[in-house]
Order: sequence, then C-alpha cells, then structure tokens
Amino acid sequence: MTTTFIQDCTKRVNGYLSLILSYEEQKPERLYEAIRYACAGGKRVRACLVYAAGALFPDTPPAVLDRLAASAELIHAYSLIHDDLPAMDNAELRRGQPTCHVAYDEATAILVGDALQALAFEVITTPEPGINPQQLLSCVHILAKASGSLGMIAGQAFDLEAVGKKLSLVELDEMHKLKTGALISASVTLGALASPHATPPQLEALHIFGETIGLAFQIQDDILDAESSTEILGKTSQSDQFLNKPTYASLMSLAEAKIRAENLYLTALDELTPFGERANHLREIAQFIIQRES
Ligand code: GRG
Repeated sequence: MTTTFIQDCTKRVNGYLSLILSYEEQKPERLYEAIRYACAGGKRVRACLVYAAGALFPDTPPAVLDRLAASAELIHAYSLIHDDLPAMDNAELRRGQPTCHVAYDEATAILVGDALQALAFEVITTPEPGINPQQLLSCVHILAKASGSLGMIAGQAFDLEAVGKKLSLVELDEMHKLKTGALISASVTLGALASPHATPPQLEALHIFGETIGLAFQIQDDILDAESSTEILGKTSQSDQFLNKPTYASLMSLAEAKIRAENLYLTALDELTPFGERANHLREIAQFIIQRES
C-alpha cells in the first residue's frame, strides 16, 4: 500500500541524493561508482518519516527537509553496507542487487560506508536558509547519537553477541530499539526539528512514536524474513535462521508476532493524537511499515 505521499517523498529524496552524488570528475572513479551503487534503491522509509514529521508544522522549509531526509538515508545506507560485510552478516544480496562488497570488494565497501557516514554530516551541516544554528546543532546531535554507540552501533554489537543465544522478549526489544529503532525515531525527530515551533512535549511524543513504530518495523522485518521470498525481499530470505539469530519469529508464532506489530502500531498512533490531521502522513507511513511486503 504505497501512497502518493510515500511515492512523492521517495522521488524527492532520490532526486536529492542523485544531485549530491553527481560528482563530476571525482577520483578515484571506482569509489564514486561504488558510492552511487550502494545508495540506489530502498524503500526510503526514514526519508519519508522526515518529510512527514516536517508536515506537522506550518512553514517547515522544504530544502531543510531534503537535507535531513538525505542525511538519514545516507547513514542508513552506510549501516546496510557494513551490516552485509563478511565480518558481520556476510550477505550477498541487498535491494535486489549483489551487496557492495560482492559487486566491488571488501575494502571498497568499508570505505563507501565510512564515506557515506561522513557525507551525512556534511550534508546536514551545509548552511541552508530557514534553520537556525541551535536547531541545526540539535539535528546533528540527534543523528550522531542515534547512529553511534548509544544507538545503532550498540544494537549491532548486541546483535552480534546474540548469535546462537535465546533472548527474552525484553532483551530482544532492547536490542532492536537500538539497532533499528534509534535511526527510525531520529528521522521523525529530525523532521520536527526542522521547524522552530516544535515544543519539548511534542518532541517527546514523536520520539516515543518513532521508537514504537521502529520496533513494529523490526517485527515486520522478522516476519518477512521468515515467510517471504528472496525475490520479493531483494535480500536473502530466512537469513536470520541461517545465521542462528534470535528474532521475534523465533520467540513467538508468526500469528503472535503479527498481533504484536499491530498493537505496537496502535500504541504508536496514540502519540499522534494531539497533532490531529497534520499527522496523517505519519499515520500512513506507520501503516505502511506494518503492512509492507519487502
Ligand atoms: C561501523 C562496523 C560498523 C557497523 C555499522 C551495521 C551497523 C553498524 C548497524 C546495523 C544497522 C542495521 C543494518 C539495522 C537493520 C535494520 C533494518 C531492518 C534494515 C532494513 O531496512 P529497510 O527495510 O531497507 O528500510 P531499505 O533497503 O528499504 O532501505
């Protein structure tokens, strides 16, 4: 159920990323080719969340949202490249294509990931009219915290430690709040921070919305990994089972996992009530997250 809003946001961030990555006469050519290769495709959920959160407030500058959306996607792309490396998940397929280290080589994939992480912060800190220095500083802080050892990296470290182990539901939730939820939640907060009107209670509600829908995203990911095909997913299905990783699908039945994703979705929606109709785009992305098929 891809909506017009999601299609528009996807088109917009893809266009913006193409612009950023259209380096001319940059060398080494192979590095830049690999950077463009690794940034292509994807559902662009994090970018959509940035734009949808920006729509909660009047007069949010579109050019600022473009930068924030692109930054979130660049961090996400880097995390996927490194996650796929032989030292991590050793995956061969991503977004329907050979993973970056397979298409190029391992050293290039490491460099591409590193370059994308740095580029995310370059893009976010490039001066843009419509956002004041304090807002910008908050955005950089949020993105750095979510992608570092207090967020995604900690989640990845827990994920690696968990191989072959049986985690409790609480432990699994904690791991995925960091690994997947931190960047998803940060994307929502970034969009709101593009407006000078967002209040601390509103930002808190959006943080909880993001974290909750981030957990639902991961449950849906585990469900799809268990019951969908490599062709539809664009990445190898049943990889969690192969890698002996604890997942929601291994902790409960698929039917129970689906109910839990639905309940988290409903809990997340509660946080949007005070925003009224302005939050409709966030609501449609939340629905997309639990109904998506890839
Ligand atoms: C610095 C060595 C080093 C590692 C980086 C790898 C890593 C830290 C963190 C892992 C983060 C990660 C891969 C989380 C998984 C989240 C997830 C379910 C990703 C899939 O997201 P989608 O479905 O992907 O939004 P698309 O392809 O649609 O963008």
